[in-house]
Amino acid sequence: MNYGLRCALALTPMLLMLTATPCALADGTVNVTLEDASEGGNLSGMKMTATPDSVKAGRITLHAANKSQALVHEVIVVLPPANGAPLPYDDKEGRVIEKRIKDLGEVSDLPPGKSGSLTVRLVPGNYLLICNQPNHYKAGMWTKLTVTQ
Ligand SMILES: [Cu+2]
Repeated sequence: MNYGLRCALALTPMLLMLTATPCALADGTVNVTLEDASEGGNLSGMKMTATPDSVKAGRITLHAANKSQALVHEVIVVLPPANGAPLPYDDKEGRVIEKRIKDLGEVSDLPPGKSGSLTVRLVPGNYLLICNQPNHYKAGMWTKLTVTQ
């Protein structure tokens, strides 16, 4: 069995997602841009963009850049519920309920103008990147990340 196939087989079960598999299929980089209107901290124009939005499975480094001039943002890598259900959300807090989601890693609380990085090992699947500062997720501050074989 060749190395690549052995790696693919080793990475197949979803449960192995966070284990330290010794073989990386690929080293991918995703640039994540965090933007808002930066006008007195209002919630319009909230946006998260992942470039590229599809990467190969393996070690993936997210470089998050908070372009805002006013607001703290963050990036949380989330494995969405398998049944397609929406992420559990607390309307009063205006946040996704983090202890009830599959949080695979995060670049938390990036001050305006700052950048941060995170490396995660992801198997093929559909992931979400979200900002969970109060009300940001509902304001549209999330994006999809597809991980391919
Ligand atoms: Cu945000």
